[in-house]
Amino acid sequence: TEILPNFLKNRASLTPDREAIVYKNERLTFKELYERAYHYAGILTAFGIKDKDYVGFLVKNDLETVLHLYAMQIIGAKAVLLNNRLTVKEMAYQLSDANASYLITEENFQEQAIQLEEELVISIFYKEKLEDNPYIEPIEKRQLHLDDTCTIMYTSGTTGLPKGVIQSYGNHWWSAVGNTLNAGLYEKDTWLCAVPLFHISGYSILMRSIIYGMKIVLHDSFDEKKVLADLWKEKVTIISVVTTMLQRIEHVASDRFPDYFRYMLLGGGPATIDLLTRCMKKEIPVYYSYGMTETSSQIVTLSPEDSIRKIGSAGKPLFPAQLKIVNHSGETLEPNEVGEITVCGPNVSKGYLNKDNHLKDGWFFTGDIGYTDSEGFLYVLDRRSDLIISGGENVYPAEVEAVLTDMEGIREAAVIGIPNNKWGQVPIAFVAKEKSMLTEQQIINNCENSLAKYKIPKRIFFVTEVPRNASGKIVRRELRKWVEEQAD
Ligand code: S0N
Ligand code: AMP
Ligand code: MG
Ligand code: MG
Ligand code: MG
Repeated sequence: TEILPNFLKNRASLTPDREAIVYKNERLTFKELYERAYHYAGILTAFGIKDKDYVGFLVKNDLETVLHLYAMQIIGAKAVLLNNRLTVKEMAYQLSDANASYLITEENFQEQAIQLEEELVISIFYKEKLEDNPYIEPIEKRQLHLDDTCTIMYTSGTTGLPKGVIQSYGNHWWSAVGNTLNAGLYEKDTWLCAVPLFHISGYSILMRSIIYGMKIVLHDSFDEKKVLADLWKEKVTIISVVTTMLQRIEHVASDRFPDYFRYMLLGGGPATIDLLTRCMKKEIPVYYSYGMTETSSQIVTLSPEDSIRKIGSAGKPLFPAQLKIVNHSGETLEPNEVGEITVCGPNVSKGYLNKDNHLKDGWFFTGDIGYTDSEGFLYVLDRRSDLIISGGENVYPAEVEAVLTDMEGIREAAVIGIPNNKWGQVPIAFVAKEKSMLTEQQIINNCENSLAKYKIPKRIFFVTEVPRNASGKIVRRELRKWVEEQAD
């Protein structure tokens, strides 16, 4: 396997005095970033964390989080990033699936951490208590094997059970290289991160920073006004956004963007042509992309220069990646024929934790449906496993259906997404009850222990039975049609 020098250590040696990160009133150079992360690595080593360990992260975006994440790279330990909107039940599943023996968290999540400690064999480390702990010299990973696992991020699928996507150092490396071969790298590039570090949308910015030697402006949460303020104050050139965020930015942006601003990297789900057009009118350059946790961020991207001619398309594969549309038998289709989107490239994850390799001759079958036009531009038509995307967060109908069906008094359930102005889509459910008095509100309340808030159906419609095809699969199409008819 290929070997590269440790990214952060190398970066600190190449450009020690360049600014690496700005968070609120704190600023660190790459040298300071490395030295502090190294210190943290020593404390975490004394705490017991070793390179073979899977370490849960239940944290918000801040400088301390970044330092703890980089400390993992110094030790070579694997970070299991938890979406912090999840319930304790959902987090416990992921931590136990990953066999995580440590959880790095913060006082914001104390309540959840205490419950997780009761349920799992796990040692909890609070970021705030760092300096109360002893230090020993860490065993530094001076070299990175590109096959080694760096991070684990969970996604679900048809079964509704989350799977841990294995992202290697090589995946992150090639993702960063692919981005810059496409969009270029400017000396003054400054990337604003207001997306969560627990998603690849956010974590990939950390990787680009140390690989490119590029400054990051980190925000603790998304606030469109603060984004615009820092755009000017910190001379930001690139911002990663999901549709909901771009919509909110576009809505409040009254001034023309400064000339140094290069682009919005828009990903994580579909965008409407209406939004893309509004951005164009305001001269907000957008790289609209198609990507996923399994591809370690964007893999297909539409450049601003093509955005008028190819509006609605997600673009072309990044230089190191390839794209193929296939039919049910796995045969490659011609342009304009609709089939499953498959991708391949060194940024594509080799598989899921504790699962068999899922690549077929190196190709990842995304489950998404689409086609390419005669020039090779990708159009995404439909999403895998009836995936609902709410504000950039994924809601898998099967996962919500399993929770509903598990409930006392519910015989069967079907979940679909309906359009929503704020979030793009939100989930609603169709429920067939057993002889029971359950009300819509009771069902929604009962979901709160098992499902993150954005996954809880906004409405429950009672039906006598759920439409199914001959093989017993839920026909969600029929339900969607019913909803559309109601709206007319
Ligand atoms: C959209 C965000 C920012 C909304 O969060 P906000 O406004 O901060 O809300 P809160 O104050 O926390 O909560 C207020 C109420 O809103 C509810 N809520 C929050 N989020 C959602 C949601 N998504 N859906 C539904 N409801 C939501 C709260 O529950 C609360 O409710 P009440 O008041 O009732 O208690 C936030 O959701 C956000 O950050 N979303 C983005 C997440 C993200 O980054 N997703 C991308 C995942 N995909 C990938 O990473 C792969 C693609 C990729 O790599 C990429 C993606 C984007 C850009 C670049 C790339 C790349 O290729 O590099
Ligand atoms: P995640 O791994 O959470 O980022 O989810 C990735 C999924 O989001 C993909 O498999 C697609 O279903 C969907 N997705 C990402 N980008 C786009 C896009 N440009 N258009 C439509 N769906 C998208
Ligand atoms: Mg908020
Ligand atoms: Mg998503
Ligand atoms: Mg039941």
